[in-house]
Amino acid sequence: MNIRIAIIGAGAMGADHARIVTEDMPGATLQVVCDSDAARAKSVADAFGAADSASDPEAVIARGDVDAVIVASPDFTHAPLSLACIRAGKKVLCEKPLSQSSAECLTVMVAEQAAGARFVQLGFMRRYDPSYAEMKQALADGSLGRALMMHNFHRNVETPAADFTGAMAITNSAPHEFDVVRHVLGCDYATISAAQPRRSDARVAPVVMVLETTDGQLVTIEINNNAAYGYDVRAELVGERGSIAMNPVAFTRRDTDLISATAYSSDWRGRYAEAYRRQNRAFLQFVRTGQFPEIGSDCWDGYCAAVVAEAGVTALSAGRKVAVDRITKPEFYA
Ligand code: ISE
Repeated sequence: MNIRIAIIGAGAMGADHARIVTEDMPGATLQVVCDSDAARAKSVADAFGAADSASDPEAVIARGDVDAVIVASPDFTHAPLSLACIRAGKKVLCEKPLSQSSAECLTVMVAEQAAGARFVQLGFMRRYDPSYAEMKQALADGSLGRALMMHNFHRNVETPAADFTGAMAITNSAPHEFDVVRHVLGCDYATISAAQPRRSDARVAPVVMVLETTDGQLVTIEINNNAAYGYDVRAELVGERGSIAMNPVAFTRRDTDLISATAYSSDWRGRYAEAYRRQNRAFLQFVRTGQFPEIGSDCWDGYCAAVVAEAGVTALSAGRKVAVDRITKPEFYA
């Protein structure tokens, strides 16, 4: 049976999900594209052959011809629309973050547990990127010894959206690292420190964070939303007996005029095309079988990202190390 998918949000991410549904998800049909801007919804729907376009997300979620939902609308809508999907009994792939508020993440967790089944897969797609998978495997096979540190750089050409605020380097961009480092190391965070170069006068200045994990490791994360030169994400996992580092990802290298050069993607859609493809296919299986994807991220992961982001914002403004406090993990999410 074909799975009829609605996409809510027709911006850059929603349009890319529409492309993935039509090009890379055999057995899925792009049924509806929804956006508060009806013209933008229709433009994306027409571009990717959706059966319909709409502008009321709650009505779309309730439609009888929609089997599953992908939420790619602005951050503040993620939790309310995930709750609407749970109420409608429909699986949802919700773009990260689940919410920038840990309290709001808890409301979605409570609703999902009350519903008695998993409905929400969160869009921390880095888990599906082959480089992090190889890092996790290197830890598992023992070749590195125990993990001591993990260093991360996450650089955009420029802030991804006009409404991006300084704190969103921590609450919107950094959740990718907060989540994938937890996934690779199999731990959580105990404390976080954060600082910015005072010299930067960018609207969203770079931020450097140092986190201590619950297993005594150190994690460093640099977020630079205005790196200018390219979309550049790096990571290196350092163990007691060795390290494993992410290579630059490019299919070709050009050697001309005494220069050897590879190109950067302009944003995440190129660099992580394979990760999104794998994530979205895992979501389709989730919809079909009800079995939550083995490496998928869930509401608990969304909550964990939100609590460390909130602590990071506090650490940045207070100029001191801040403890990362979490509730006890519900058995439901074990
Ligand atoms: C942005 O916040 C995202 O969520 C994208 O997935 C990420 O790749 C980008 O670098 C972030 O700024």
